[in-house]
Amino acid sequence: MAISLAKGEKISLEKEAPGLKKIIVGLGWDTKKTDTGVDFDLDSSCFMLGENGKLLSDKSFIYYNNLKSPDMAVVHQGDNLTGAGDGDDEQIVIDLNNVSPDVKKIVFVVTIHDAENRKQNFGQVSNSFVRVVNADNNQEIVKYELGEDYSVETAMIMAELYRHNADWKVTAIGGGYQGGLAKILEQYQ
Ligand SMILES: [Ca+2]
Ligand SMILES: [Ca+2]
Repeated sequence: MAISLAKGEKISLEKEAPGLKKIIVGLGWDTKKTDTGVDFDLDSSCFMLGENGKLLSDKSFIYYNNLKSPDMAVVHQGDNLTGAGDGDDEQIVIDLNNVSPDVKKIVFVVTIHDAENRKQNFGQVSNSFVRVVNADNNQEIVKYELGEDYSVETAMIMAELYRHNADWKVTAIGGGYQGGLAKILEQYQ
């Protein structure tokens, strides 16, 4: 039975799934019917941060145009253009033991592609979630459903995965930002 996190809550992956080696971070969303008349493309990405809370390098920003981390431990499974259907819309696979020791935290983000031009925001998005699955047996370990209503935000920090001694912990964040992916990138550069 997977654990359901509320905003701000955290869990230890080692405690919930001892010996865990590889995880799938699944991100999902649906778009509400709106009258904007244009496609709605949400994108997942993650930022691999060092001790100072900044990206280790430009290549440590993993997204649809940079699918693999320099240590090869983090692999984005590709861009979904519509979010149609249940379940994960985009996935990022992480080989925990091979993440560079310099990486202290990985931040998972969902942003709306071209939000400004298309006049779209998270008020038009529903059923957003992030979940962590054990890649070896496909068991869901933890899930965070965004739940609350947003309005003007175009970028959402969903969750953080961070090192705690030999363990990895997951925190549910649910932090909305205006300014899309560029704004979040700025924060970590
Ligand atoms: Ca996408
Ligand atoms: Ca969906």
